[in-house]
Amino acid sequence: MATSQTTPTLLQEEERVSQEGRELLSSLPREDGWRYTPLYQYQGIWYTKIGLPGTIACQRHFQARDSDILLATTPKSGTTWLKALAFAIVNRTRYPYPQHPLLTNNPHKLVPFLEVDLYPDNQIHGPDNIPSPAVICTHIPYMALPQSIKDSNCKVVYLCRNPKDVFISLWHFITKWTAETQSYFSLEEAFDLFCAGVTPFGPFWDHVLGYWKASLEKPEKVMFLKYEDLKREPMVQLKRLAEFLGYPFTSDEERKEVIHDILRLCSFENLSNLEVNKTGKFQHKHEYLSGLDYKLFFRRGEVGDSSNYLTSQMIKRLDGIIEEKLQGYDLKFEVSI
Ligand code: PAP
Repeated sequence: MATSQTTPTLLQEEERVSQEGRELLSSLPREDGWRYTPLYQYQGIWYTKIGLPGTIACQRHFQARDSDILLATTPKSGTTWLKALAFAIVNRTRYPYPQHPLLTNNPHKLVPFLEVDLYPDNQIHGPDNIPSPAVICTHIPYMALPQSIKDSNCKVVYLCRNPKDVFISLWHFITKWTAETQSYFSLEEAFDLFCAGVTPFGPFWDHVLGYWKASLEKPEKVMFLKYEDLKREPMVQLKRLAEFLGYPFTSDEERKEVIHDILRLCSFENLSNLEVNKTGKFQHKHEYLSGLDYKLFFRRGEVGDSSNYLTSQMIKRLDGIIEEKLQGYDLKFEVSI
């Protein structure tokens, strides 16, 4: 895989990567095509520049507690939505609705990322300071999760989304984010990277399969959800999620339409129209994330939008790759576009 010839501004930023981390990064295969960060291939996974040191620090230091809840996704699979839903479920008796934190905070502020938010200065600042139960999120593939997560009784919820919509969502996100600082990023160039498996925390199919297999082996620990199912039958899936997390809805709550209220609160329409999500920005210790507009996490929020962008050849190519990679596994992306 060719690396890009230019060294874009974002890639020049000094980040909080330790000496050890820098040495490791410089020894790994590198791909600059995604513009916003170089990707580094480590143990078969393509990591972002801060994602790899963060993952290694988590693997060394993170101690999961049985009460922790870990949300896992590959980027652009509905992370923001899942964060909002899980936060709303577990905290539903804590806040009266008019003062609900989701009305004034982006979900990323309320549910931190394990590998980038709980990892300042090469040290883990665990979830101890997050009110219990700690809801945290990760893009780390299952095989690379800290052992304490696998050994503890903490719950893991994986949300996956069909790869064509993931790809289009990712491409839009990165082109908007890097529009002012980077060279033009064509759809075709991004598509080649995606099809080669070179995506943040990818290859996509390995990410999905890792959690899929874990959910079959340990269904009481790992729940596998699909974005498309959440869209199609949100009530059913939200009830499943609440039960899995150990926070089932009571019949009194069902009567009072609490499920409906949570779905409405976390809906694309509601979240994307909140002032905080229209004008707010990430404040982050990592320079390249700081200043990122929250609105970039809300684009269309639909199933099948990729059909508006991909040619029939592209669809055939990606469908073929996914079919081959998932062969032998009872896992399908039912979206037909
Ligand atoms: P991340 O993994 O980088 O945190 P993530 O939240 O997974 O990003 O990706 C954003 C996608 O989720 C966007 O999809 P799109 O580009 O196809 O539109 C965004 O619109 C969608 N999204 C965000 N919030 C919601 C929501 N409440 N309901 C449904 N989809 C949503």
